Amino acid sequence: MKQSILNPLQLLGRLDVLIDSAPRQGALILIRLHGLKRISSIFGARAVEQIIADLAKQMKRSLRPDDNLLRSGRFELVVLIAGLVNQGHAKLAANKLARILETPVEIGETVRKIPFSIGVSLTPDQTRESEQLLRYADIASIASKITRTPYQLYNHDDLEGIVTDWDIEGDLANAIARHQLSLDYQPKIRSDTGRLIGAEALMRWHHPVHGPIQPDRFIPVAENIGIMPKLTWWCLNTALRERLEWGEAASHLSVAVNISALDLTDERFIRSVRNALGIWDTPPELLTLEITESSLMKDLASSIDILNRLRSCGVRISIDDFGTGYSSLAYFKQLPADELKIDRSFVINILEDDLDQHIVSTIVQMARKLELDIVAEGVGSEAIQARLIELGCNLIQGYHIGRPMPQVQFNAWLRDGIDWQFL
Ligand code: G
Ligand code: G
Ligand code: MN
Repeated sequence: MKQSILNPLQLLGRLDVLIDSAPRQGALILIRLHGLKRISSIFGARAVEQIIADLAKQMKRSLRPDDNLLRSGRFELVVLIAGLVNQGHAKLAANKLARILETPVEIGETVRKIPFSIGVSLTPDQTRESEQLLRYADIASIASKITRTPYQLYNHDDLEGIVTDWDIEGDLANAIARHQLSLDYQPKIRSDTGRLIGAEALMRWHHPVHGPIQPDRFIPVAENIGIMPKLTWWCLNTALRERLEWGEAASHLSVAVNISALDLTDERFIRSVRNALGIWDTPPELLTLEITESSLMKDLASSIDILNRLRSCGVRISIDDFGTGYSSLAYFKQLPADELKIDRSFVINILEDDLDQHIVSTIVQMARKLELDIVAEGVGSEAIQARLIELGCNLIQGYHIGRPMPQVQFNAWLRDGIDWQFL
C-alpha cells in the first residue's frame, strides 16, 4: 500500500463525500491492527509496512471496485462503501475482511496472526454527520476488541457503556466523600439450628446520573485507578460501625467484608484491619474477610502469607466463589481459611444436576477433614436448602433466607427475625 496516511481532517472530508452519496446507504468499516508497534521495534518499520501492504492488497481484491480502502493511521485502515443495498451487505464486507486478517502472516522466521478489531457504522441509518460516523465506527471497534469478536456493528448501548466507564473512573474517587456508597447486608444462617450467625456486607454505589452501579462493574475500575485501599478501608469501617448498630441482642453476630485481590498484595492491609477492629472495639473473630478463590490464585504464595497473618490476629478467612478458581488438591490443605463458600453456580441446579451434587459433596468431605465451615451461597428455595443440608453444608446464604438489604431494612429484619432464632 503506497498510499499516504490520511490525516483526520482529510478522512472526515472523504466521509462527507460518502454521506452525500445518498440516496444509497453507505458504511464505514474501521480496521485496527494491534501489536504492530512491537513488531516494528523488533523487525523494523519496513517489515510492518510490508505486512500492511500485503493485507491491504488481499482486502482490496475481496472488495468491489467502487469500495474505497484507505489508510487512516499508522496501524489503521478504513473501507468506505458507498453503494450499500442493505445492512447485511456491510456485515458481509466486514466479515470478508476479518477472514483475510485472520490468516497468519510471515514475520521474521515465524508465521503469526496479527490481532485486529473492526467497527462498522452506517449512514444515513445511524448518522448523517462525518464526525459521528467516525466516532461510531471507533466505538464499535472498541466493542469488537472487548468482546473478542471479529467485527461489531455500532449500537447505542456500546456508546453508553463507554461513557459510563468514563464517568465511573472520574466519579469513583469522590464517591466516598459524596456519601454515594453504602453497604447492603445479606444474612448467613447455621443450617442445623436455623440460627443467624452474621451477614455479608455488599457494597452499593448510587451514581447521581447512572443510578445503581454494581460492584462487579466498579471494583475493577477502582483497582485500575489505584483507589482500592481507600474503598476497602471505607468498607471495613462502615461494616464494623454498622454492626454495632444491630443492637445488643445481635452482639454475637459476625460481619463479612469482601476484599479484593489487590488488598492481598498490600502489606499495609493487615495494619488497616487491626486498626479498624481497634476503632470499633470489635473482637477479631466477629470479622470475616471474604476473598475469591481466583484472586487468591493470582499470587498464591504471598496471599497465603498475608492470610495466615490475618488469621493469627484472630480474623476469620472465607474463600469465596469456591470451585471456580482452579483449586488443586496440592494446595487445598494449606489454604489459610476458616470457611469455604461453594460457588452459586454449583448450588442453583443442585436438585437436577447429579454432577453438581457430586462436586458439592466432594468439597464438603474435604472441607470437613480440614475442619472448615462450608457455606452454600445462592440458596434460592426450601428444597435446595434441604438438599444442601443433607450434603453437609453447615452454613446457608441466599435469597431464600434473605436478600442483601440496606442497613435500615436489615435492622428491621433482625427485629422481626423470630424465624432465625437469633435472640
Ligand atoms: O451483590 P452483588 O452484585 O453485589 O456482588 C457482586 C460481587 O461484588 C460479589 O462477588 C462480591 O464479592 C463483590 N463485592 C461486593 N461488595 C464488595 C466490596 O465491598 N469489596 C469487594 N472487593 N468486592 C465486593
Ligand atoms: O461473590 P459473592 O458471593 O460475594 O457474591 C454475592 C452476590 O450474590 C451478590 O451479588 C448477591 O446479591 C448475590 N446473591 C446472593 N444470594 C443470591 C441468590 O440466592 N440468588 C442469586 N441469583 N444471587 C444471589
Ligand atoms: Mn462474597
